[in-house]
Amino acid sequence: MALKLYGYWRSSATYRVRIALNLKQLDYDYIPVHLVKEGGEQHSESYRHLNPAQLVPTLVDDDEDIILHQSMSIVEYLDEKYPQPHQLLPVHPVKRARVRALAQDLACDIQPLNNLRVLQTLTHRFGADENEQAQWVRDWSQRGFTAIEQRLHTQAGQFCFNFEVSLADICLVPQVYNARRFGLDIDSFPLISKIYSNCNALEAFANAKPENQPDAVQ
Ligand SMILES: N[C@@H](CCC(=O)N[C@@H](CS)C(=O)NCC(=O)O)C(=O)O
Repeated sequence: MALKLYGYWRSSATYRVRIALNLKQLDYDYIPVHLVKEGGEQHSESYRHLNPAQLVPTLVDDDEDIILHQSMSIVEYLDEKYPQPHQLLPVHPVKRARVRALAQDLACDIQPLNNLRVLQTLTHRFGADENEQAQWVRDWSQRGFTAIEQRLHTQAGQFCFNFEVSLADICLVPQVYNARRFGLDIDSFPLISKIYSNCNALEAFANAKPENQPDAVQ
């Protein structure tokens, strides 16, 4: 198969790419990289060769003979190469900038703080236990979602931007999934909750859920 996605079921960055691949109705091979087992397969020599940052996802496009990292770049690559059935970034420059900004609120200002290696460092360097790790994730998610909820008041419709699914929704859903996993109650964010449900009602989002992946541990 031309497209190969290296990822992990619970990785929010991999989840973004799965949603985009599904929205674009593209077939791909999914190659699990277990982030925890035996210290994490992302650190193995073979994976480091593909992605020296030792992070998932990595997308390999055999047709083009390319290896891509960074989920946002991967999603934009897919969007430009496969504009159908609909574009994930609007054409209008202002709308495009706004979609990217909201996506970055999630992918740059929330996700990296809550990444596995950060949580592991909290434990190894500062002795944080599991509850303290979870509290950390909830705190940073809460802070980010508070600002996002406020922004959504001016622009949200069925999805983050009116009635078309965009890169912002692709970033929102995995971040909400992750925050809930660590015990954040998202009912206090009514717009985020509504968009989360609306997205998950779509097949492309439902099929991308972590629990529906072949490497999921139930
Ligand atoms: N900005 C990167 C983030 C990638 C990332 O942080 N991946 C996480 C999973 S969501 C990871 O591989 N973590 C492994 C680790 O922390 O060791 C992207 O969007 O692709």
